[in-house]
Amino acid sequence: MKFIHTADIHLGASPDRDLPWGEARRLAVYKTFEGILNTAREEKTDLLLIAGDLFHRPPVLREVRELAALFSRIPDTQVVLTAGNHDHLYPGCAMLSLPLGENVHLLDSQALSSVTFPSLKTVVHGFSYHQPGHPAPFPASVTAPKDGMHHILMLHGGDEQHLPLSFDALASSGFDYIALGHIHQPRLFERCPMAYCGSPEPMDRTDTGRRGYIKGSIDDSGVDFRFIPSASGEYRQVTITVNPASTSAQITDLLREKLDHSEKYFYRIILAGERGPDIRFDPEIISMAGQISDITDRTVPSFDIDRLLEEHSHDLISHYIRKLSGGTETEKKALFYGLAALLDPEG
Ligand SMILES: [Mn+2]
Repeated sequence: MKFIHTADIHLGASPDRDLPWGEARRLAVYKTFEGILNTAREEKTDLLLIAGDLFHRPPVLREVRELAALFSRIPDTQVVLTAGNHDHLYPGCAMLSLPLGENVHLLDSQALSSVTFPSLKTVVHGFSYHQPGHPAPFPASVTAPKDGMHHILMLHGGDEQHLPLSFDALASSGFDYIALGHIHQPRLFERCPMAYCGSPEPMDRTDTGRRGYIKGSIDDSGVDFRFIPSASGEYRQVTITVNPASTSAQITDLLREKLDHSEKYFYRIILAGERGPDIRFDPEIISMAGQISDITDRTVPSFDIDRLLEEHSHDLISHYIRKLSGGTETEKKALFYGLAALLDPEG
C-alpha cells in the first residue's frame, strides 16, 4: 500500500503579497499541490493523507468545487482529509455542503473517527477541528486496534493551543504510521513511524529551509517513509557581520556576490556586529541586492571610548561610560546602545 502524507497546503494563502514576487508565491501554493496530485496519479498512490489546513481559511463554495475537480483527477487514489485550525469546519460550511467525490473521505467529526479500506487492509483514523483552537491535549491512552489491519493516525497540532501532543505516548501507541500536520517544518521521528510532513511550500519568511511532503508504503513487513522536497521557493537566512567601516552600498555589493540569485531563493538578512557611530543602514538600498524579504538590523554603534571620555570629561556621558564599563559583551552592548541614544544629533 503506497501513501502520500501532506498537510498545511494553505490553499488561498498569499505569502509575501506585498513584495514583487507575491503573485508568483500565491500561484506556487496552488501549483505545488497540483504537482502532488500529479505524482499520486502517475505513481498510482493508493492513499493520499491530508492532515489539516488544506485551506488557509475555511473555504467558500467556489473553492470546494475547485477542490472536488482536482480530486476527480485521481480517481484511483483514496483521499482522506481532516480540517485543521485554519480551515476548521462549522455548521453549514462549504466543506460540509458539497460532495467532494467518491474517492474523498473527510473525517468531519470532532471526535476521533475512521475510514476503512478493505482492499488496502488499512484503516485511517483522525478528527477535524470545529474551532480555530484545540487546547485539549490528545489523549495519551489512544492505541491502535490489533485486528490484522494497518492503522494510520492523522493528527493536526502539537503546540499549546492546538492539540498538545505527547510524542512519547504516540511512539508507543502501536499505529503503523502517524501523519502529523500543523508544524510547517518537516520532522521525521526516528524511534517510531511518525512524521510532520511540513508544508509543501513555505508560507512566510519565517518558514526557512526546505519544504515538501512524505511518501511512504506499508505492507506486512513494515512501514517505510521518506521526505520528498516539493517547494519551488525557499527562504534562507543570511547573517552579515559588519564593521565600523561598513556602509549600505558595501553590504549591497557583498550580498550581490554572496547570494544565490536563482528565482527559487528568498532571503532574510540579519545585520550583526559593530557599525560606525554615524552609520544608518538603509534597508531599501540593501534590498536591491536580490530577492530579499526582510532585513533585521542587530548592529550596535561602535564608539572610541577613550576619546569620548576625554571630550566629555565633565558631563553625563563620561559618568555613563564609567558606570557601564564592566567589560562583558552584554555591558558593552548596553553601553553602545545608550551612547547611541545620548549622542544621536537627531534624537
Ligand atoms: Mn495548523
